[in-house]
Amino acid sequence: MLQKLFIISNRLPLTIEHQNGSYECRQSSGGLVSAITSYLHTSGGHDFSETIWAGVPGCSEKIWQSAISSTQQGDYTYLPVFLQRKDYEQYYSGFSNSVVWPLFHYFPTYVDYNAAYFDAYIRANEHFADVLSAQLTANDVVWIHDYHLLPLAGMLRKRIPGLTIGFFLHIPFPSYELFRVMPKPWQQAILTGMLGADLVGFHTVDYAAHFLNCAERVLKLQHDGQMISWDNRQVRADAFPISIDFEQFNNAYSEERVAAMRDQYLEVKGDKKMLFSVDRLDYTKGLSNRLRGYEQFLQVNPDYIGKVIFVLVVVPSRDSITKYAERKKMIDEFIGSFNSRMGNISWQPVLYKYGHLSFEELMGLYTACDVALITPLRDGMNLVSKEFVASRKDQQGVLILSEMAGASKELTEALLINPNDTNEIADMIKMGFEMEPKEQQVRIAAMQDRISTYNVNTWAADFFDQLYHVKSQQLAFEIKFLDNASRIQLLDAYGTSAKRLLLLDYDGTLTPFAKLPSLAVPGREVLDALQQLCTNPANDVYIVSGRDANTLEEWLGALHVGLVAEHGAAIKHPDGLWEKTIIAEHVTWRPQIEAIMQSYVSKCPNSFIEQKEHSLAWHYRNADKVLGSLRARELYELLMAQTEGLSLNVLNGNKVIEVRMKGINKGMAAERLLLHDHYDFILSIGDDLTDEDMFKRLAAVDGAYTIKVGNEASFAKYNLHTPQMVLSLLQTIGHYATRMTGV
Ligand code: GDG
Repeated sequence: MLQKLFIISNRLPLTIEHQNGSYECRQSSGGLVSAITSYLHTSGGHDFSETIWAGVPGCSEKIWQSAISSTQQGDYTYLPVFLQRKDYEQYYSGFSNSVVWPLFHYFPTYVDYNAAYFDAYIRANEHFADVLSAQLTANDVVWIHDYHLLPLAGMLRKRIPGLTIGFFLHIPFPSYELFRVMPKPWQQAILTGMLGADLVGFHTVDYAAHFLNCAERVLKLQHDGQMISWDNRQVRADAFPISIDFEQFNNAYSEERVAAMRDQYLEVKGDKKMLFSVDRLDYTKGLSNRLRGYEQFLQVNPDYIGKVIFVLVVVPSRDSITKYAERKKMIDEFIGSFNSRMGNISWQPVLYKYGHLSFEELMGLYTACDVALITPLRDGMNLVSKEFVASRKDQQGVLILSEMAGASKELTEALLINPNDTNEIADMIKMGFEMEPKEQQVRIAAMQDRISTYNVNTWAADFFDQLYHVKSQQLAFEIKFLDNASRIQLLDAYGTSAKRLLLLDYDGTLTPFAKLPSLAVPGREVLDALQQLCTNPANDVYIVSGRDANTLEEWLGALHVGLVAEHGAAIKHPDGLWEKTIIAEHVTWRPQIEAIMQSYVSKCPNSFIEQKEHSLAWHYRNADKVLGSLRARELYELLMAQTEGLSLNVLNGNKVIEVRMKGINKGMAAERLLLHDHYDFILSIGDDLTDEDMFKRLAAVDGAYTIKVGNEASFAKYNLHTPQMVLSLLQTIGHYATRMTGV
């Protein structure tokens, strides 16, 4: 079946211009366009029958009709999404740029909490979803871009559940403490919207971690570091640091027009040192801090007065938004006063341009300057820094970069600064001007190596690879609830079988979890259901638990059931005695592991250690949710490292971390029990990660029914939501057998 690719961004990558009485349309260049185009020309990209780019065209429907002769141009078919002017204003300048942008860049006081903005934002995204779903089929692949379209994936998922959807955020994702300042319905709409995607991409692992943490806190979801279970799907959040077309910038160095521009700037520069910066006019870019750092540099190093110029280019952006217009005024005034204060008749410390540069001008400045000074207060990635590095074919020049830019995680050979530290900026400017050519070369070469390896093509290909991988994982782990049809099938198989094996986990499966393990005593209904099943001679019923033998004996010993204690360390058949399945083990490991666990009991209030004959378990069910998960991750890593090379297993269970001898698990226990008789019906139910061993072992057994309790993906064939539903199934089976077969 033909598969189409849909790229969705707020604006279409087209510029429509009025020229000589008619409208002309040309494709805009930019990082995203070159990434997608280059991907389409690789083997993976070839597979699409068509690539459709959807977005707002930036003109009226009427102008669109006259400017566009065909929506198919080059590699793309353009799908315009028209929004009413007022809606667009409130969606774009309003919610996107006066709520999400400032908040996600850690400027909470700039946020305009206007409910009408949020409503328009949702309406605009719904409109995108309507326009798109008229064209989409479940087989298609969708890649949504950026903060204007945070809820869109969820909206598309509702309309077409089977879609493959990727989402990429180009700006930072803030920490929970910032995110939570928004009204709750906004938080929920954003998170559930993003979780509509199969893969959610960010520039850095920190942003991905913030997103997962917010989903955990706001939506009460659990994640395992990268995967999160939502709406019966596994969603992955991961880092894909966007990059640039390295070759384009590197090769441009030698282009004639670029060289001519460079010569022109070098002439202006003369024997002075040159600082350069370029960014959109935006309060996140740290322009004032940069100028203050420069001023400090001149004050502390008066020898440089008259011997340095700072070419500062500011590109107009979002000037209809008050905060941006105010900023423009402030920067103009600041530079005016700066030049008059610090400069003199023959020298201006700042050469300021407010406007757009051609590619050749940009390249000319990148390659003529001594130091590029890039000081954002927050920046998702910052491509300017990567472009500067790539453009220096001469491997000269120094990059000063804010550690608040995503790019600082990769460009570690830059002189990294805190943009709020004026002294540090001043010191680094001096260090940059005085750096030996050899050191400049070593630093630039190392950064070039990294950018050329993970370039914009690799970025897109990496994203698509992950997206397909997640999708195939989802299919493999698809959660299948035991619906009526499967239930009837299971009952039929049960009814027509001669000898049956039932393997039932205890905690979280037959009974809900209690605050303390000792309180999870089986209720009357559970005991009755088990009694009914185990008195049937065709049934061998085993309780397969992580609990110790004494507890199982005390609670269930009166029934004619088999008991498997401590994940299989000891087994008792219905008419038999307890048998140990392993020879007396070394116990030398216990004190050391217990001491480690004890230190985590101190670090995590309300967690505790359970002593079992063959294992030690640290429980954190009653601890603070966030602290408990954090400590559990730490403890797990620590125990894994401590037990390396020993015959011990570390199990990451349901709110419990357990250490026990290797070779004991529920899968092995199931294997032993299967040998006990010839079974033509097997039912295994469990809720925990430790039950997965049992499910995996039974996956290969014909006619085995495996059921995971809970909503998470599993190796089991089916899922049931709660222990209550398990009980109801067991009761039905018991009655069904009695009714149908009399046994
Ligand atoms: C957002 C995120 C993230 C700028 N002025 C001129 C010009 N530019 C080009 C640069 C660069 C791009 O614009 C700016 O990209 P940045 O990454 O630096 O910043 P944002 O515009 O804020 O981009 C950012 C990015 O998305 C990608 O995910 O890195 O963090 O905020 O390519 O070269 N180009 C020309 N003349 C100019 O005057 N020719």
